[in-house]
Amino acid sequence: MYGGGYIFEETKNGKPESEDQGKLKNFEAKIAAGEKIEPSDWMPAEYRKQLIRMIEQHAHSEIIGALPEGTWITRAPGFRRKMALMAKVQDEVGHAQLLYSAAETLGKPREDMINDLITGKSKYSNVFNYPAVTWADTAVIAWLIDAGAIINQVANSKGSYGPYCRALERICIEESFHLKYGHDNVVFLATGTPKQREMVQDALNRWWKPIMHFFGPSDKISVHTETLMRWKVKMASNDDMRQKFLDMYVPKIWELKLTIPDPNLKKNQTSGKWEYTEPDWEEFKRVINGDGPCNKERLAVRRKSEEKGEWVRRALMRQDEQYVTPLS
Ligand code: BYC
Repeated sequence: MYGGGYIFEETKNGKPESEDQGKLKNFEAKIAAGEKIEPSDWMPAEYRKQLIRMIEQHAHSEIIGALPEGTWITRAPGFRRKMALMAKVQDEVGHAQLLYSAAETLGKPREDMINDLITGKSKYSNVFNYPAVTWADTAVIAWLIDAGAIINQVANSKGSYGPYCRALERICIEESFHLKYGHDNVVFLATGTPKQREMVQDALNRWWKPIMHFFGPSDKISVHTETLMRWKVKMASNDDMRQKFLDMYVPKIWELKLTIPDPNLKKNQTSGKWEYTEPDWEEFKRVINGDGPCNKERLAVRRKSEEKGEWVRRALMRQDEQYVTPLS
């Protein structure tokens, strides 16, 4: 594979030049030895490009991911739940900041990343293009989507790029609180009145498909897994992560006597693997490419907040003295 497109690195004037095979060998030896690659280390251009793509998408997912639950802050049932949800949403935005910083170490300015998000050039997680219809949706998101995220992030925090791994470690600690908060909310509803049980079952029915998509396309059709796993950016394949999620969470869902909307879901006792209805990858592609139920709404919110926050950024950057004079 290295004989192909990966042996070139872009120089400052954008022209590719042959990468030093010795550097490539050292780089791969470091990764094989489990050492971290740091921003000032030499790295192949393709490694840099893949990391920027993945970390940037992850950062966008956190910041857009704050929106479906964020819309419930004003309607949360009770003051304690409202405070907890506000803290969670703030955490998610904080995760985006950590991840944008990690991606910046690879050379892409934050302004460019935000611009690529609001113009629809960059992707973010499929799940956040679906609406949180009731309070129970926020419970399912906080429990099961955070659970899926933790499975992915705990694995990848053992990966090769130092700044991403350190950001993931910190994020996972906070996500573990989110998961407990989400589980508490789901248990409360599932053991509550018939109406509350119905609400949480409906929410689970709505979210199951996006959650199955969340781990990415099946290994048969995944585009980047092979490269990313070879360079220890991804530490498990999409299907393996999905299997781990099913292993850990299907029993917990069934324990609450909730139904999973997939008649084919069962564990094959011989292979030890979960069998399930193959997710609709055409729908997945549509949603991640801009045609989901809430894509337009989500990006419109980000665009508006970008416009409204412009004066703050200008003031902080001290580019316009009229904003900073009173504080100086
Ligand atoms: N959604 O070759 P593949 C959170 C794209 S937020 C959208 O398998 P890869 C939270 C993929 O980008 C945490 N797009 O890709 C926040 C690629 O497209 P491009 C979110 C997806 O990278 C708030 C194409 O499909 N977690 O926890 O090897 C509230 C082919 O896929 C998705 C992360 O972002 C998707 N689900 O593997 C609550 C984790 N899946 O770029 C909770 C970081 C695939 O070629 N990301 N695509 O145009 C990853 O671990 C990996 O990127 C993935 C995909 C496993 C997601």
